[in-house]
Amino acid sequence: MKLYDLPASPNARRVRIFIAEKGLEIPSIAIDMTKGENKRPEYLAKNSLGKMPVLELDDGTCITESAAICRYLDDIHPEPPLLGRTPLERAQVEMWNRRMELEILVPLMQVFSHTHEMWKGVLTQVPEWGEVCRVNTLARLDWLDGEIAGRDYIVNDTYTVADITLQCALVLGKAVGVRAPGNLSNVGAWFERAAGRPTARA
Ligand SMILES: N[C@@H](CCC(=O)N[C@@H](CS)C(=O)NCC(=O)O)C(=O)O
Repeated sequence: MKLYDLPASPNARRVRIFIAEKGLEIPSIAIDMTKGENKRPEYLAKNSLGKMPVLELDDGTCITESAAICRYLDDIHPEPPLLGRTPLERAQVEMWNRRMELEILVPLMQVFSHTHEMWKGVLTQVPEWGEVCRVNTLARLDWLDGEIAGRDYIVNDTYTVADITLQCALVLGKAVGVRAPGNLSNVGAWFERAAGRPTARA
């Protein structure tokens, strides 16, 4: 197996942390977007959207989408379980992973792509939309602070892929100037806990 990686990417980081939490070692190849490597025919043959990450299996099959890659790795390496064990836990982890992705990570990616210099001339930026996403993300962090009160991790006090998604979203948040305000003490304590894990810098 090989991972096509983008070191600064929140989605690639989700997979890297997942791999590290599983104790796996999967060789990776960094794709340099600034050189257009992700738009070359050989990369587009692996992911026609030109995005990272991609997990390439030994027979050449390519899996894209970080959530799908994590599911595949969990199926072939079930320990430690990062997607839940029982049907109920698996539903809860999926529910929270989707919430963290759709309500926090995706809006932060929109802030990044619509306001950051790096995307100027690459896509049509609508800075006002980026600002709407910034405000919406802060509202969601306020909501999350109430939801996780009294919990060590997002689902049932057990570290799961939902924590990984939020962790990677908040790292991107820092880079685009969206930080959980100091009064959100539950989110703050949660972040310290997640960031203190040995895999956090994978
Ligand atoms: N839904 C995809 C998103 C992948 C994605 O957007 N990757 C970004 C980096 S975070 C990328 O490769 N962007 C390059 C581009 O759009 O040209 C996933 O979860 O893997």
